[in-house]
Amino acid sequence: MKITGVELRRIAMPLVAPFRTSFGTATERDALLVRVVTPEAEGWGECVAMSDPLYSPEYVDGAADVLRRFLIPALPAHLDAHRVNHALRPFKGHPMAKAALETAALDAQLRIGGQSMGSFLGATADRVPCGVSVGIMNSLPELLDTVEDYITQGYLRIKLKIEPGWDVAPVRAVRERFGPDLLLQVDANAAYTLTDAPHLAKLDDFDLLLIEQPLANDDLVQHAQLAKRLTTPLCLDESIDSAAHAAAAITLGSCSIINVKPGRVGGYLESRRIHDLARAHGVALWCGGMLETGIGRAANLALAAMPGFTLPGDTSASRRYYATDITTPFELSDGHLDVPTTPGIGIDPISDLLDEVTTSTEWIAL
Ligand code: OSB
Ligand code: MG
Repeated sequence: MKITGVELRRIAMPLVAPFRTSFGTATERDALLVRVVTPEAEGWGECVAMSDPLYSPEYVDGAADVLRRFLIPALPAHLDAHRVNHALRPFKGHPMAKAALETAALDAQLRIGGQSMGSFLGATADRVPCGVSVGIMNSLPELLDTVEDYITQGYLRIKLKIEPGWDVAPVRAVRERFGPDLLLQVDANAAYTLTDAPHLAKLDDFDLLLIEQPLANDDLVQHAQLAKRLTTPLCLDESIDSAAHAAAAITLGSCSIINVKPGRVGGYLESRRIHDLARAHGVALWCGGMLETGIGRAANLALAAMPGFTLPGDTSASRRYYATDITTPFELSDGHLDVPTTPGIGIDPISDLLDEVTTSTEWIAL
């Protein structure tokens, strides 16, 4: 099957509430969708790069540029996700751009073959338990109200974003208010250094599931040193950009849990490699999120349904992010989301809704 061409579609989606992390505040999702077109089927991928290079080096304009200039022209003549993965390998970096293109190709391939993404990846669950990521707030009462609302909706695990000045107090407040049974974890997005170890150790009193990415993206050795000084398990997000880095982190003892985001590691094939590696080493996994639309969310649910994903993910319902999504919204039931079962990623954008949020499109013929 030959690829006819690829469409890059930039969209702007307002978030239901501002989302503040240690690296910035988002009020709108500026995202890039990739559509791979073949005579028999088309496939979709969502590029999770954000507007600014604050979470990782990638940003949306840069992703669009590397896609149109290098990645799309390098696509193999024959539609096959493994060949796409191989063809993109010589280009250094840009995992989010690569992941979007590979996923769109994989989606088209699976739709032609009549296989779901879950079946392709080896998913074993038909629904996945969901957590929710709670941004940094202006006050503790505002935080407690927000957490209470999410618990009422059924979320099974709460993740608090933290930064210096917003860490021990919000964790204590949430633990005291909602009790010892609440599954609670925190995410620092690389806001601390190893000299903060004594301060971070204060979080050990609150029975957290994990601390996510306390130190800088490239601090694998420092994370291993920090792990020895805390009883709370360390989880890495930003630091793990490939299966090779996952292997290094496991060997060094930098983490005992990994947040897998397909965009961050270059796609679902690399995510599956990390899954197999982590499972063999007894390292727990969960599926992270990047404020995806229904397109990215659908594929992430298939990943989260693999057997090594043993902790609730940041795979929240569509309405946690968007009043109107570009697909049929994913809805929480008993704290779970259903894994799509139809071929490919198992969902399509609704064209009218997609057109409403589209800010530009570009067609690259092959
Ligand atoms: O660090 O996990 C993160 C959102 C954007 C960038 C980085 C992160 C996040 C989240 C939200 O925590 C995850 C989600 O609900 O999509
Ligand atoms: Mg994170």
